[in-house]
Amino acid sequence: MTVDSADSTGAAQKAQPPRKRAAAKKKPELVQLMTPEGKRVKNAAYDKYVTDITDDALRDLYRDMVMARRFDAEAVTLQRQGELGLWPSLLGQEAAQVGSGRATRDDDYVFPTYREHGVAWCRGVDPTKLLGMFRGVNNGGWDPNGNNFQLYTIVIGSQVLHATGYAMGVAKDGADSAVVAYFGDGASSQGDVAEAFTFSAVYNAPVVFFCQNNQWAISEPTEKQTRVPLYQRAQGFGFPGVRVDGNDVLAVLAVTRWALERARNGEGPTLVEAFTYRMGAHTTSDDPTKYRADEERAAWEAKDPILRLRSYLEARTDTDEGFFAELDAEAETLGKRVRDAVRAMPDPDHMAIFENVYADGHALVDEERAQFAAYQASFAEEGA
Ligand SMILES: Cc1ncc(C[n+]2csc(CCOP(=O)(O)OP(=O)(O)O)c2C)c(N)n1
Ligand SMILES: [Mg+2]
Repeated sequence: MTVDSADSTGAAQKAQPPRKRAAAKKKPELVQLMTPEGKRVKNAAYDKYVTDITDDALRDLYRDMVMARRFDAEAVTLQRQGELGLWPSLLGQEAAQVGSGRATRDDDYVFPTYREHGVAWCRGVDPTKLLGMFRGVNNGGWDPNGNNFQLYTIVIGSQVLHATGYAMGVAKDGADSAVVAYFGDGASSQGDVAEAFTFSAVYNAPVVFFCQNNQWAISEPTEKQTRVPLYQRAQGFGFPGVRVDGNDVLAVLAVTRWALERARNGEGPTLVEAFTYRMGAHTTSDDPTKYRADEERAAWEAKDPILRLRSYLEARTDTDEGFFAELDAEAETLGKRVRDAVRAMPDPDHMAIFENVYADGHALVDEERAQFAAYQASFAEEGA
């Protein structure tokens, strides 16, 4: 054994503390087509995926992001006013969602978490329908097959398996459509996600795993989920992984188009890690000031996805003030439409909670239904 090879043995590496070993590694790559200041940067690998994006198309992407943010802000306010029980805000993640959502085709199928309001917008789901479950008046609110956009999933990571199974079916059908599975940095620790990676790789399933790394899983930072940048995990499963600037809508569009193209060409799954930030609270029940520093949020505010594209539009296109003013007015109209729609949602019949638990009924549910009916009837007797 030569001295050189002895130096490169695992034993020599193990002597280093883990932190030092990680620091010695190459800085993670980040695909970016537009800097936080709104300057377009060339990218030899991904520019070709956005050659059709004219100034008009950029304005459309900007509009999508503004509308998604306005809708989200209205939902937060409605929760504060007691009209919704809970709301998970997408604030800060507009570019990750709009860039990826606009990369999909109508015949693709999308499996969201509970925060994908911007993706829902791009898929054409009526935004008012997203609010019913959070008001407690239904268990979903839209027909998943209407826009090929599954119902929101709260059980962390489970939809990634559903997406993989669906994608395996797409492959068996010989269709050239693809599937996108959304999930978060925290979800990447779930067994379901690891299983989905394994199955999709082995079956060469046409699925794009779109991980929005918003740096937090409620109060847990990403460094408590992983020792390596999340996109690098894909390599161990046998498919490519890419980290994209999740606050750069153009880069997200390009990278997702590339990943979808791979899926359609029979090249199997891809992991896209959109590096972004949850600027708001985890949900309206959370108070992030308890676990993260204000400076962190401030640093990410400088990378705001909407301001970035606005800077570009103002400096490098003929977009005039009228465009922004009209868009603001349109966003206000959406806010009002959402507010009115939520207030007009009828409360469900209380007994409806027992429906659809089992397809053919169940003795225990029947018992609970009877108990609840008797409880309700007791109020009527008191009043009489
Ligand atoms: C299986 C499961 N475990 C725990 C929870 C509670 N929970 C809700 S959201 C969340 C954090 C998810 O973080 P991440 O995947 O990063 O998504 P983000 O909320 O940041 O978008 C947890 C642990 C859950 N809903 N499901
Ligand atoms: Mg997260």
